[in-house]
Amino acid sequence: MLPVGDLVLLDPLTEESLLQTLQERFRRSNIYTYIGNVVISVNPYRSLPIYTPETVQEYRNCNFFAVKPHIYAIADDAYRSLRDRDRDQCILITGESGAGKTEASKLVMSYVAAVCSKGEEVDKVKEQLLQSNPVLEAFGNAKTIRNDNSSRFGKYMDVEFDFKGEPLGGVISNYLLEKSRIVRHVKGERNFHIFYQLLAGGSAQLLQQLKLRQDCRHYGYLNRESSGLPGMDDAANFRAMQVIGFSPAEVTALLEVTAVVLKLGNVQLSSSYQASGMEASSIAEPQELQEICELIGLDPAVLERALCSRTVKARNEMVLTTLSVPQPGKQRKVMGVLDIYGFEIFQDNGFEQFIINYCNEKLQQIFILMTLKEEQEEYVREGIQWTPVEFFDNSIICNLIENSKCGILAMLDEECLRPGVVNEDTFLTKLNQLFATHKHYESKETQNARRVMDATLPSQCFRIHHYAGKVTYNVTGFIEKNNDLLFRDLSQAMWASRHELLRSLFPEGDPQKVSLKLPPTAGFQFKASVATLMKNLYSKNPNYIRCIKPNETKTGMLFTPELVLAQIRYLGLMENVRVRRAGYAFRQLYDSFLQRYKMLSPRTWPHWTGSHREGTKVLLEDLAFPPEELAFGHTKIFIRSPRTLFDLERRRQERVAELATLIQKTFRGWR
Ligand code: AOV
Ligand code: MG
Repeated sequence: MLPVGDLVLLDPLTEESLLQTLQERFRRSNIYTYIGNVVISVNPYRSLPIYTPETVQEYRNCNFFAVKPHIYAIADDAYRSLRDRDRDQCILITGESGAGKTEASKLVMSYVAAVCSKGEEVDKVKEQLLQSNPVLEAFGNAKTIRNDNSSRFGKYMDVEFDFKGEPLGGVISNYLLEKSRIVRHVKGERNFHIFYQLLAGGSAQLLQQLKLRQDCRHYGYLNRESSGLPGMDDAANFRAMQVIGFSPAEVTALLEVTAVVLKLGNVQLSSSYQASGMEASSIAEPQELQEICELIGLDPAVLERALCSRTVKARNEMVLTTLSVPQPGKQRKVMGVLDIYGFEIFQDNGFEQFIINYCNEKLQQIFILMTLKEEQEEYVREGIQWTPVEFFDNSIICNLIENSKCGILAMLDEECLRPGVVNEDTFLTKLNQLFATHKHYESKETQNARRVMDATLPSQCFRIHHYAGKVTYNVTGFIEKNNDLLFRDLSQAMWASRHELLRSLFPEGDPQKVSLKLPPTAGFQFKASVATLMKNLYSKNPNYIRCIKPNETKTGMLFTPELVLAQIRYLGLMENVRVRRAGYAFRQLYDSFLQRYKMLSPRTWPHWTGSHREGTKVLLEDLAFPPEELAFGHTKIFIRSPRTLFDLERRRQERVAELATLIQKTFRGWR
């Protein structure tokens, strides 16, 4: 017999039985499993024949509980709630790096595109929504040790629908791209896909126009890793990429800037000592510099001066970019899909991992808040008997990072804004003092004080006990990356070029617009945009996809129990099941419930004149469900198991068919 598809039905419920169920289902290629309406997805690392147009049809308008667990079922449920019940939806996809979040987000999008209606205008919108992915991935994804196609930015896409459920357009927000990858990445990883794609897939004519050589090894930014990746055809990906909504001239401009970035990596500065004893820099690759300047229409002397000297400091960073403007329209409904970078632990973790893991911590918090807390609070609100379930609340960790007075980010900002020489040592010392006794903070110094020593924790590091594991962060580079300063000479040089796109990227280079105000730091902006995102998500009806990575080697159909168990623990799946079991799988407001099922009892059909609550009671009495299956709240009816609900739905369908026949007969009688 196939192990249960909904872990709520698991008996007995233990960590082992939960793990075994996932493993056994995985072995049979059933990678999806529910906990109520939460979908757990275990990455198969192999293409499965479960995403065909036939499968889409199978899940269209399906009864959530009547078909095999599938990501399409949750997509369908969310889409229908949006269209028929008028509730904005969001789909939150979580899981560690390589667990399958981006793939899941694409499956959701393609499902929604497949089931909403057709038409010339609508098809154009759909096309654009789907086509934006390859472009965003080319510029924002890269191979890491954990994932060959790792998202190095967070993405939140709001898709807007009209009252009929037809897509009107979308807004994509991007969160903090890991820019430092351009100049540095560890061995075994790659730079962003676009560089390799451009060199491998660009025609000889295009490369010549961009003044590029085809050989990756020629470029300092690319030569750490041979360009080829198994299972990824850079050349084909480049040719297949259709840059939507841009004119050919704009595409050319974009590729010119891409080429310039690549070529800048080859511009070496060589230093020499002048007679005055001062150190001076000059360009060691005049040819490369010359070509860059030809591409962007700039006097090489200007660029050389900007690269070799510095005068004023300035900061600039766009955290949130809107790629397309939403179409205004009445009665818009929104479905948001969130796909961020997953929790990461590397050998060396820096500012980027700190930001990425903070973002994951916030998502975990929203999951806890919305599923566990909300669930419990609803019972209390509805006056239903409830035994509290213990769960780990990670707000203590979120607070450690984001508290606006004394969180790690605030301390970092303080260091960044301090005049004079600042360095990471003073930053770390401050953290050590502030968090000397914090349960989730550790460093060499606090270890000394607590008399626990761990040889793996070097002195320039601090360690955070995240919900998903302990991560040791090296503070080197924190200040520079948080400041994210760009020397004004450089932005002014870029602004002086005759390349329109490039100029638009450096508006602060306009000498007319010199501002003395320091722009906010990268960390501050990230925190602010995450807070906005959280608020946005709270206002919507959440749907969860929780992705699990089954092995460390990206191997097809390999399931490493210890690894999965760790994820079961930190994702809080046991608590999730317990809450669901202690509670009720389904709930609905009395009026909508009665409206839907009143034809099932002669006492409520066709009209019920009493209160909705009374009507629901009478109706369910007549249907003779076991009393422990039901609970009557103040405003809602609660149904314990999915089976009861399924039974109810089946009876309704039969009755609807009966009534339809009856009506037909009556009409015939009239004629
Ligand atoms: P991620 O988004 O969660 O990691 P991806 O969605 O990029 O992870 O998945 C990693 C790889 O796993 C993909 O490139 C596929 O090869 C494979 N994979 C994932 N889901 C499926 C599926 N449903 N069927 C078949 N193969 C799959 V990161 O972006 O690193 O956090 O920052
Ligand atoms: Mg991803």
